[in-house]
Amino acid sequence: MAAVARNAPREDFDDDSENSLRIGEPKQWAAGIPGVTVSLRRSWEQMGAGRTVRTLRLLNQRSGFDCPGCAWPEPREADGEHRKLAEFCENGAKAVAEEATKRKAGADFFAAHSVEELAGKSDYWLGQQGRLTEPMVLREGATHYTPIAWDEAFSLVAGELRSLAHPGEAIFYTSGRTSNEAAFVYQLLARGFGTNNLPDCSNMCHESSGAALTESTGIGKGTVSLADVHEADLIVVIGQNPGTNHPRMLSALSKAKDNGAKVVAINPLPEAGLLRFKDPQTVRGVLGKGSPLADEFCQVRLGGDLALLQAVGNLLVSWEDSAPGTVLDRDFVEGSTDGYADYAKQVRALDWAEVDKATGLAREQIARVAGMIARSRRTVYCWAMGLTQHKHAVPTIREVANLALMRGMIGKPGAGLCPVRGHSNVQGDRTMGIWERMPESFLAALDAEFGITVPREHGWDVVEAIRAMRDGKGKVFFAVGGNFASATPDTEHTEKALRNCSLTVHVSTKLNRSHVVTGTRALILPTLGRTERDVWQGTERFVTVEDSMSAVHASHGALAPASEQLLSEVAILSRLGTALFGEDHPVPWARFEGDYDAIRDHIAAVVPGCEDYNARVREPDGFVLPNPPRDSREFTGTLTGKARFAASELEYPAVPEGRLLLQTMRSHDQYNTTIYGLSDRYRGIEGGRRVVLVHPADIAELGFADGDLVDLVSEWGEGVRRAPRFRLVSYPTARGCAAAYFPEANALVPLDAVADTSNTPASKAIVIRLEAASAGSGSAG
Ligand SMILES: Nc1nc2c(c(=O)[nH]1)N[C@H]1C(S)=C(S)[C@@H](COP(=O)(O)OP(=O)(O)OC[C@H]3O[C@@H](n4cnc5c(=O)[nH]c(N)nc54)[C@H](O)[C@@H]3O)O[C@H]1N2
Ligand SMILES: Nc1nc2c(c(=O)[nH]1)N[C@H]1C(S)=C(S)[C@@H](COP(=O)(O)OP(=O)(O)OC[C@H]3O[C@@H](n4cnc5c(=O)[nH]c(N)nc54)[C@H](O)[C@@H]3O)O[C@H]1N2
Ligand SMILES: [Mo]
Repeated sequence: MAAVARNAPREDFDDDSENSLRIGEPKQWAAGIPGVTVSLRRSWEQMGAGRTVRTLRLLNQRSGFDCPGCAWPEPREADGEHRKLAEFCENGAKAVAEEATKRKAGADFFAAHSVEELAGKSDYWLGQQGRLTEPMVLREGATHYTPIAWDEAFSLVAGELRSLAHPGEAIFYTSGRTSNEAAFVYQLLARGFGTNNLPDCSNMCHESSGAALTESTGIGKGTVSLADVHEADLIVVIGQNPGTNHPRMLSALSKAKDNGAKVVAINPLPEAGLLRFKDPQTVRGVLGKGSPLADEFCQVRLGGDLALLQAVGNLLVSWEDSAPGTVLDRDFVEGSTDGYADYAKQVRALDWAEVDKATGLAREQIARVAGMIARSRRTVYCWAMGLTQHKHAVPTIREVANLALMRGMIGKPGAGLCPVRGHSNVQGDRTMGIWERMPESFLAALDAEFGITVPREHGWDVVEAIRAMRDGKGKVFFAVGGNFASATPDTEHTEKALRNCSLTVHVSTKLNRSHVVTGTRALILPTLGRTERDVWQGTERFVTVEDSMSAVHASHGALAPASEQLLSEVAILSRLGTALFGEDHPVPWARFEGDYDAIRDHIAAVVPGCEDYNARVREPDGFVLPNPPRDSREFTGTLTGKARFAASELEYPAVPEGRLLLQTMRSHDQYNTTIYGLSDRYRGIEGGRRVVLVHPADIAELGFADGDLVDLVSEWGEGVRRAPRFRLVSYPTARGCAAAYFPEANALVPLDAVADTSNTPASKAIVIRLEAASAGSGSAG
């Protein structure tokens, strides 16, 4: 049966985007002048001239705030690197404009629009209404949100939590924008209350990287610094679109290229940012043709990376077998690793016919890439969602580690593993304990520091939390940031699950769909953003964050807050803690609101590597967390104390005849579920988002034509899931593959289609068929 999401935002297919869509040629290069003008125009529209200048001047500077965009690191003086006057990119500027906007959604707005009406709007529309300015409540049976005093809001949440039969019926979600201080207090609140139910956006993001790297190297993080990227002689970029999602990384790639590095890009799409780069900060970049980036572009099929990496491994092993000592870093492999023999045996037996099918690549190209890896003296491997969101994501990432281990590319300058993180503080949140399965050592340290006993039973991750709410086991859903309803898979099922709750609470900066898909009662608690001044009794405070390369540093908000009623995330959690646990609790909840240094002292006592935290985050560049593989080639965190090769079966997605494999990805004009606008400039798609990109030969084979309106029908197990009315766009993607935007296509991702081990939704490998759009298919609801 067709399962059109009952409450799918009508806006998504009733707006005029079907008529306003304009399709042009995909671009061959990224950034440069259009990037700068777009960012300034958006900032101007949202903030006006004065605020724009003030804001962008402080972005990513030592005295300013950390960009709320991506987690790409800023240059560090300690590494001999200097920050440019404008250390931001087009999309960072858009992220700031989105937060620093002068538009407001206050009590009047909520009086004018019922929740039912708002549930018919798209995330784009909701986000454009502006900043949330005061706490709002949706009471049982009410049609509209109405204002509520902060104190009443806290007692409402505390009362509801206390009425649960078991603390494990509460779910505490986090998105990766939360500061370290807020994250630490938040996990303490959840665990103090009695649950490890701390799902976070990382469950949908780099969980697979964490799981794979913990097994391979003993630490679930990358092993490179920005300087390593600059010094590498070979950079392999797999399943990542840096031109859009980490634009400042293009400067690093370009710098490495100036130093003579080669770049290999592995991607089903010829992303503009991988092909050429025009650096807006140099004259050549603004006026010239820019620099070519990828020396080798491997247009792999979706999910074909494991096969490709095993094929490279097969060649490296066979070259080593025929001329021992020429490929393998023998000292490293023998001294610091185990499992090579099993791995080598596995890849020697590789079935090349399967590699052909899985990758769609020419064997000569695979051999060229293997040759580059065999000759490189300093290789950095970067990857993002193109690897993590597959059923076999964890073994795929372990294959990346295998290649690095063979050549000894960990723990030396210019080399290493670089999972490029998403949210600006997603890595910091994890370090602070936002995880449903923190290790015993961390939990024991919490007990010792606060004189409490936190639970040991693992909590729910995102997918488990959705199942629990669906089954009536999860009853209170509390979120610090994020947009759970739109970011998670299987929109229809997830929304039903949220509606099953007795209470849903969102600590947010801006309105989104999760605020209007509610439990019996709901609260919106508006908070300060990263850009805003956080003042307590006349004194400005700062918070701290950790970037993708484990550098921890301060972030000082600079702008006047959107409303006087906003509280910082820490203040909200501190007051909720007091309401929930009372004044006599061993944890000094009330103190946290006014004293971030006190929180940082607790962090220093509990979190490994954070000793002397208060002093070190006050250094101009902060400090870098210890990372044994990177710092000293030690792998103490693995089962054997050595880095571990993994021997994995060859796996790739099975796609039946007449079907396509769909990936869900970001446009150039969105931040996850926050849609800035309708321009996917580099891919040549303007004015709409309901498009599906398919190879022209596949379009013809399936009996359609470019421009046709189709329904996307996902096939999984018994049922089907349908996303109606997408415009077919003929696009040079790999054969058999399709691409559509997240979150519009999330309705197609089955809740049970997840990565083995990491449980990350397999959002890049959905088997779909195309059906001519049925006339009525747009009028769901
Ligand atoms: N402006 C902006 N910046 C962002 C974000 C944003 O939405 N907007 N989001 C942030 C977040 S949370 C994250 S996690 C990152 C995401 O950064 P990315 O991972 O770059 O984001 P996606 O758009 O999901 O793009 C995935 C890329 O992988 C490719 N790909 C998909 N499947 C495969 C595959 O099977 N194999 C290979 N080799 N490639 C594949 C796609 O073609 C695409 O180029 O960006 C962060 N930065
Ligand atoms: N199909 C598909 N699904 C995906 C993905 C995909 O590639 N394909 N990617 C996945 C990935 S990588 C990720 S990380 C998740 C993202 O999942 P989430 O992190 O849940 O989603 P976001 O869209 O980043 O959340 C945006 C909301 O955060 C709030 N917000 C913004 N700034 C702040 C702040 O400073 N404080 C607070 N409290 N709130 C703030 C605003 O209200 C905004 O509406 O989505 C995942 N979902
Ligand atoms: Mo992410």
